[in-house]
Amino acid sequence: MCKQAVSSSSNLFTPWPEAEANRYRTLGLWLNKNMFHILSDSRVADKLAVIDDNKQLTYGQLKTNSLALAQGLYQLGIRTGDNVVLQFPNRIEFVETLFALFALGAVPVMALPAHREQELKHFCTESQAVAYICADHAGGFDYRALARNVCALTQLKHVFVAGDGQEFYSLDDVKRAGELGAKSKASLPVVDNGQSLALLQLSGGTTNLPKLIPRTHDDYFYSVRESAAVTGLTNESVYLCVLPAAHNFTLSSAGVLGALYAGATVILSEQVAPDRVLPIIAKQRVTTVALVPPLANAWLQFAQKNRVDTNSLQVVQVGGAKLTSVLAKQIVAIFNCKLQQVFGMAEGLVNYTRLHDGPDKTLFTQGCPLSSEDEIKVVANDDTPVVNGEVGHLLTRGPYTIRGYYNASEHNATAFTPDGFYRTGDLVRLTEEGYVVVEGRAKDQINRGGEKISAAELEELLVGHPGISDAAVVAMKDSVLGEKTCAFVIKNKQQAYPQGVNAISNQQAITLPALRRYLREIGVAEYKLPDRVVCVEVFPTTKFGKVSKKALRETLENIQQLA
Ligand code: J2J
Repeated sequence: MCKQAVSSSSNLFTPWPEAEANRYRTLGLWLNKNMFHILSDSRVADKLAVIDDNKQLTYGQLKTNSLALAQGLYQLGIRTGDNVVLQFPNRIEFVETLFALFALGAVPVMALPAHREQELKHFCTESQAVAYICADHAGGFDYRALARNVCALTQLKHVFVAGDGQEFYSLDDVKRAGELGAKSKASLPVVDNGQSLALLQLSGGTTNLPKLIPRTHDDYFYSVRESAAVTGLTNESVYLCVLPAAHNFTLSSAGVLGALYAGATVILSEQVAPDRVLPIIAKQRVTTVALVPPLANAWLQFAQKNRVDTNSLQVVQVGGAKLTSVLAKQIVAIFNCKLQQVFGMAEGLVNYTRLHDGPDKTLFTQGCPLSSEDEIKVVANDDTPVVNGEVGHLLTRGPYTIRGYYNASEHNATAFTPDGFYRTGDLVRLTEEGYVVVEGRAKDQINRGGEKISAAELEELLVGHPGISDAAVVAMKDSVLGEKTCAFVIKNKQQAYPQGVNAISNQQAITLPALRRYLREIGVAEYKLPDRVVCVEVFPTTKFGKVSKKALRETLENIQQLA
């Protein structure tokens, strides 16, 4: 029996209720098609599909390579329903492998390049992944060393490496073996099973360990097709991907997949700095790009001081974190393009301002839902609807919003309402025209310039340090990133521990550099490291005896004002 069938029966994945699923099919939203069709449906074979810092592929080549890779992976034992952790910088191999896995019906777990041992170990264990596929090295980091550690700690059976594989399989060899195999045997059929999992996205998380988000071919493909239309992508567009391609925003809103669906050319850049990227815009005549607010700001600063040709830009999407109206106005003025605000989540719902919207919407709102079938509710703490226009918790359900996290039935009981609405944790209000304005957050998370950090996850990691007995993590305001991370810690006075490089002796203060070094060494992604540490004797508590994060945030503001 294939794993997919096991999944639903063993509660790994919560399907949509049958009546809803049938409706989405009848309405033509769900097509029962594998996402591999993005490459095979009426594409011009010799049109350029992807360009990275070193090479380029036409649609025809991308399709051929992906199928050869699928065949090679199949020969080595990767099967439909197998979970495979994928971790790549923005390189062509990412796209080839993604489509190879789609073709096989295997399920990529979308790790980000910044993830390290802690995260990888969790993704592999949680998904019971059979394989890990990565680049040899990127950005000065050797992913094979990471693979070695993860293999030692998990049930992984295979590692495939793009580039120099060392003791691991090289993806090039797998592809070559696949090409030969396809010649001697019939090539693999791409199976359409829309309800099966296409990929596992990662949640920003509010829990100790990030949850996996099961997205099906039906639901993800729908959101990609619809997003491509709302973003105005056509076969004349050139889409630049500078944020990590695996992130839901740059993958699907409309992202790399939306651009390929539209027959556009995708430019994958490993660089994000404006002096490196803005010349690419001029050279490749980029029409569309997706940014987070701090990156948009950095590009603007650069463009104001240097002569750069950004004439080709038609649409700049900004999402992932709240965009101020000041920055929004500057983007439109300086890049002389349309601004599209995108408020989305890897769990599903994506809101867009539309390209024809006036400044009242594009500058001051985060858009309205992608689909007319998206249901959104703004509710008070007791789940009753707020008065129109008031701020409340955003709940949503619809044709591409999950009904449950992967293998998380306990968490699902609180993360979703009994009637299937996802509790986004965002505090929003609706304008009279039904556009969403993000006003804050109820979830215990830090949004560090679009990168999400679960407070509970970081607290758990901090408490793992022998010098710390308790930790509470809060967001602090930052003029560039919007938010940064502050860790309040209580020193461990009782426990003696060995004096290693990073051990903090009982006499020493717990310093930020020492703590960051410790977290790096245990393999935590760089963006999760705290930006500030404050040692306290006790934490303030609420009247229910819980740590009062509100009081901690106020303490922090007082410290910042005094500084
Ligand atoms: C304020 N907060 C925002 C925005 C996301 C498209 C775009 C973004 C994501 C994403 C995505 C925001 N203003 N414009 O998946 O497909 C915060 C909210 C939200 C959380 C989701 C996509 N856009 N946010 O950022 O899963 O708090 O997805 O619930 O990483 O980011 O984070 P994530």
